[in-house]
Amino acid sequence: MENLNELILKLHEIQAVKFGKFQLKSGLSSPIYFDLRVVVSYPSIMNQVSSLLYRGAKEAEVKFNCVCGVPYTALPLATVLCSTHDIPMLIRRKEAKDYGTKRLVEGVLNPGETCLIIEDVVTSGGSVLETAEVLQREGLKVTDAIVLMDREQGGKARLAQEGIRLHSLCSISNLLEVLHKHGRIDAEMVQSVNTFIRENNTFTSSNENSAVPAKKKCEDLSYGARAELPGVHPMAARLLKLMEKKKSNLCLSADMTDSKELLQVADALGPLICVLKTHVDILQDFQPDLVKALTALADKHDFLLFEDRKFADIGNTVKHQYEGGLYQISSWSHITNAHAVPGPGVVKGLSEVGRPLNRGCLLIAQMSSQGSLARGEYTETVVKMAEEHSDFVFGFISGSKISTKRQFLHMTPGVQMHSGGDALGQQYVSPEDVIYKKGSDIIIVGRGILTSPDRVKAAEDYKTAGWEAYLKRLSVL
Ligand code: 5BU
Repeated sequence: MENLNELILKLHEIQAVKFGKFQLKSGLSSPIYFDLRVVVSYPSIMNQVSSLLYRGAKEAEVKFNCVCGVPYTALPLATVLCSTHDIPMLIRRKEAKDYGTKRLVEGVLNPGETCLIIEDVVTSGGSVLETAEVLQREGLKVTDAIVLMDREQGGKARLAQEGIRLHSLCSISNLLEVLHKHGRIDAEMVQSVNTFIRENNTFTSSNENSAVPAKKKCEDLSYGARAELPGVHPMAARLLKLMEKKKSNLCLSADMTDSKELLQVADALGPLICVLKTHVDILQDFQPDLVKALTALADKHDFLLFEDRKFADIGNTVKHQYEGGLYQISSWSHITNAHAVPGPGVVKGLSEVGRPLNRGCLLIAQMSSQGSLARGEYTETVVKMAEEHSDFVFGFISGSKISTKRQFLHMTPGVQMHSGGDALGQQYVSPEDVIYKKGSDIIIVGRGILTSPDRVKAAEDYKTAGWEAYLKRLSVL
């Protein structure tokens, strides 16, 4: 692309790409830095980037109905592109505040349509994925993204894993070649950047092995086969085996406030589920005897108990909260979960209590609620924390598969047959999307079943939908 070389030189002139020593958000020191925000001050460059992005999408034969720029840098680029080529645009809001009251996407949303995502620079692919998830929640399809600069640090592979093709106008290698040829940087700098890029592949760091092609990475195994993998946590193995045996990847979120009703539901729906999730602190009549009865039902129907306690304090405090108090959670709940916000101490504290009892823990890597702050880099850090504590942590609460380590389990809340939400920010995705499209392992369903006039029938429907999505996933991979 002839204009591209010209553009690269201009980007260097306006310092949209700089060389030196730069401290990145991650703490790493990088020899190259992109700041494409400055482009807004150079209208001709902005027009040029936008027209190259449009041309790139056309040459790649991408089919799309509308365009959304990843906020903020790509937003003006998308605006120019859409305005020039008469394409409807969507704006994704990024403000953390007001998430509860404001729409996350502005513009006319037509579910079923395909939206092309535009981005300025891709490193891990995290920002593109975040935008894709928001659009997908609104019912749009996201099949392709186009980016001005691919830093070649794993973003393409990460996005491919989520079913999104990444097209780029320019790679780091292109850029270095052009700048070197025109005497803007010396050979030593080219080498230093190349080494940095090679050694900092984001996809390798949180995944199994970047030498394996993306298709192979996605290769799936049955729940039963995963139970036999080396290094699998005993709780994960137990759960995977019982899922296979009961043909169920359904976790019932038994959010009842009355103990008797909780036990009735556990008994009636027990044969259909793999896990019963509780919030024992919402019971108005909790008595220690309740957990004995629940344990007996878990044994009778072969399901695991999961107290959704969401521990989130320093190690010493969570240790007491897990072991003691009124609920003595560690004494009966096979599984519990924790936020990673306090840092690894929360896992260490829980682990001191839970490991001797052979319990397992899930880390909350993403939440189903609108405006959740658990996303992007935070989620990636949670994956690393889980990997570092895999003797106690055996998986995640997340919206999708976020680790390719098949020993880890992914459980997803916010599931109902139809998308939508509640008045307090809960957002729903279908069992098919969660298991088949998003690659998660277990659907967590509460009100989708509990508010139904026939809870058994509703649970059967969710069980079937979840299992069929799993079989479909296995058969196509
Ligand atoms: P629902 O009735 O299916 O909306 O219930 C969902 C349950 O999952 C409820 O117990 C929540 O506390 C729980 N949950 C969730 O909805 N979203 C999350 O991100 C996490 C837990 Br973590």
